[in-house]
Amino acid sequence: MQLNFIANERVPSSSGRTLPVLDPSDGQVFDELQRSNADDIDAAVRAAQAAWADGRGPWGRLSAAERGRLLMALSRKVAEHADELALLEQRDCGKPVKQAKADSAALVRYFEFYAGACDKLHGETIPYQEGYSVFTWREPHGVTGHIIPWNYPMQIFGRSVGGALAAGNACVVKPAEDACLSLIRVAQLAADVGFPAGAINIVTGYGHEVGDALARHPGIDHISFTGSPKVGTIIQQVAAERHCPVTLELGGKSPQIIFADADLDAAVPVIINAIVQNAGQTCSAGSRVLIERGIYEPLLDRLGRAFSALRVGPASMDLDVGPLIRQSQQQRVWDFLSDAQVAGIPMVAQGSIVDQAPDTGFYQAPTLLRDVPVMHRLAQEEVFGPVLAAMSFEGEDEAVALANATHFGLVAGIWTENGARQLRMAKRVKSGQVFINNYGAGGGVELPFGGVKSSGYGREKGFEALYGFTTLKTVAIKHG
Ligand code: TXE
Repeated sequence: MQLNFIANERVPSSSGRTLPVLDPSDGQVFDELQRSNADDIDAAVRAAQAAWADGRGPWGRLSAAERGRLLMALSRKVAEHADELALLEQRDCGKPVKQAKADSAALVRYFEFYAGACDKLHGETIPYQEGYSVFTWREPHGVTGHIIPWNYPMQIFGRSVGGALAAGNACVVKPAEDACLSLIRVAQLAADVGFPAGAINIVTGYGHEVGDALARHPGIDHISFTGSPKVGTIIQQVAAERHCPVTLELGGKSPQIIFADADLDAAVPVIINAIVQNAGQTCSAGSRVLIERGIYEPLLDRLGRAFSALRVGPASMDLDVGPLIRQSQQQRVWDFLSDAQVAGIPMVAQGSIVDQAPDTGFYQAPTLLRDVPVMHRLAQEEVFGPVLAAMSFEGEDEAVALANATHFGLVAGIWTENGARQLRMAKRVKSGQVFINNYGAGGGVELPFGGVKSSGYGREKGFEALYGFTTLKTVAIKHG
């Protein structure tokens, strides 16, 4: 039985209600978590406020260097427990072993990176009128709220909570109801290495109950949300009522643009990984491949052969692709594929689901579709499954037009050996990140990440995130 984690204590929800935890590999219940409510959020916010206490609480009064030492200790502790955490995430999310291990390794790096960043965050002195000294302080917001999705719990916790803690905030975290085991464990590890009570609090439950209560709570000074555009809009509206700042990361329909002069040997495995990683349930998945006409047929042929070889099965088998998170997500992918069929969109190839995969698991074979019309929902909406939409273009102008023809703008990949074209394309494509001759699906912990248009706003990851997790105070001294 999983409990909430408030003020360094494992506590049940005040309602006494629970939710089942399902293993996506076989659809069976293997644990329970707390179905919390607004009272539990209130308790967590109070704990965080006591830890922060306007810079005078046990967490709030720590110096930047002391916060850095704690984050470094947490990074080491997570490294010691990396396999255990990966196993939790593997079962909870249905991630193949190598993906789950990559995620716990990323969490180690997030805490390491932000440990080093704590004491590098400083203000400026500003030349002003004669007789004045003016400088700025970067202050934490106070208590930050973090609503985390189920696709990469550890990674998104690392980038969001890691940055907020480094900046000095106390955190209240609402993990997704589908996947929260690893995060409850990480919070315990943080307490073990000496994080003061209330610095990190975890409250589990449904989004419309406990997530909503978190977003509405007047004690939350900043909200960081990663999830669907639909819920992102609700969060933004709720936050606007009390002018609470938000950072939103709402997914994408990211293009991988392949020019005829690209190194296809390098590109093919990257194009495929960008859409099948985590069964396509990645905000920055490269879900559209735009191919220059001269190489459209030969590249589709290569991609098709590679797709046919992909194998899908239980997370523990560590194949190319694991199950989707839940039945409704599987149904969502099926709906997209049946719409494709109705529209006559040709399928190039599909991977296979291994015989050992239980019928009760939430599997979907990776699917490559071609000639997807630019306005079809397969080219416009996030499928959040291993479905790649291919389309062709001629020249840079058409590539740019296609790449930018969605409401999203999170990541783009550009493959060409022509240096001038690399820069022109990077400039013209509307997205928060651009990879040239690679595709990083978000990239390393050091790289600022976030979107434009409906992909959201604000940046997490890298040093840039710290500006979002702080507020700037200007101090002007008149000394004559
Ligand atoms: O997301 P939700 P879902 C996209 C992806 C996916 C679709 C639906 O396309 O197919 O969204 O997924 C919490 N107030 N992404 O339904 O509902 C919820 O409990 C406050 C992209 O799972 O947005 C969970 O913790 N919180 C994405 C989190 O929001 C609420 C990752 C995300 O859930 C809430 C996930 C409410 N009213 C899905 N309702 C990415 N950008 O990586 C829900 N939540």
